[in-house]
Amino acid sequence: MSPPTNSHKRRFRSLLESEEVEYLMEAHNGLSARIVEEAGFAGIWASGLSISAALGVRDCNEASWTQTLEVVEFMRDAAPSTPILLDGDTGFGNFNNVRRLVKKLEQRDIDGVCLEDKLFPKKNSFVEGPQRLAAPEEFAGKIMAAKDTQVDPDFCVVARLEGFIAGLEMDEVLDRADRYAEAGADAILVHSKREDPGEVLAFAREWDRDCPLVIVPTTYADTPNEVFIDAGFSVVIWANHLMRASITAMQEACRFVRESGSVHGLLPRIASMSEVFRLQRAEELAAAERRYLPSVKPGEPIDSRLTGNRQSLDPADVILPD
Ligand code: SPV
Ligand code: MG
Repeated sequence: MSPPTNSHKRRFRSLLESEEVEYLMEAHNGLSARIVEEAGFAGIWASGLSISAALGVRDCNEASWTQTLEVVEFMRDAAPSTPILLDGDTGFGNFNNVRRLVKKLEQRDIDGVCLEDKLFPKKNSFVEGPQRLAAPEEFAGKIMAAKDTQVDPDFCVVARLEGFIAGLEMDEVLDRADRYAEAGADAILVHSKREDPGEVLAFAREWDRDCPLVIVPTTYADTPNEVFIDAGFSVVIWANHLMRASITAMQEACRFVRESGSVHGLLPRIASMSEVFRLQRAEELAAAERRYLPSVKPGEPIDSRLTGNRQSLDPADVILPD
């Protein structure tokens, strides 16, 4: 067996540093991570908002850092070839919590972490109310601590500016970015809640350091990609769109079944059971069972297989309505 490679780490660094714009798609659990990998995106954004929403909680550190780690561990296993950047919020505490976070992320083969210059517990950037920023020197210390902790040189630390979100002027935001780049950030994420890209474009014009820029066009999602390409951004993050797609799909399915009283008409509009099994790699387990459980023979009828201590079925044996 060939040794495991973690070429996704190298790839993540090169996509940050490349001249081309690259796109990361959000995922929030193992299933969505696998779907993003199959779709062929350059990388996965493990979104704090989407992971929180999928867990049924708010995006203000209601999910603990270890609960978040557990989710990204499932994501890594489900998408073994794709770079994953974790939205690490504020680092879940001070520089020391950041050090431990980086250590645990590297142990889980995650490719990078994005840290934002707010105070713990943070609030999502788009919710109403004041946003509390960290002192820039304190946040620069967190970036330095993350960089000093990482073992793999390709692990990336992205420093996220929340200055525009909190209402700072351009010169203050630029000053913060400068300090974070100086502290060793591999990239700067400049965030904005405006409905046009004016703020991030103005920032990109002013930014003269050789440190790549990342953006999250959620509120200005209608901007054509060419605008981002021309402005020289390195990475564009589609931060929450699969989570939102799944909400709509689940609400529509519930409404349909409640109103019609049956699942009949729904079946053509939802994934088949065989698609669920395919995404779970059921065939890999069936092959492993044939190899490791000597009593299981290819083509063995399903009934005899159900009588033993076996708990799984070869999906090829299961006849399901699509
Ligand atoms: C997230 O996806 O959790 C983000 C991006 O941090 S945003 O919600 O736009 O702040
Ligand atoms: Mg977030």
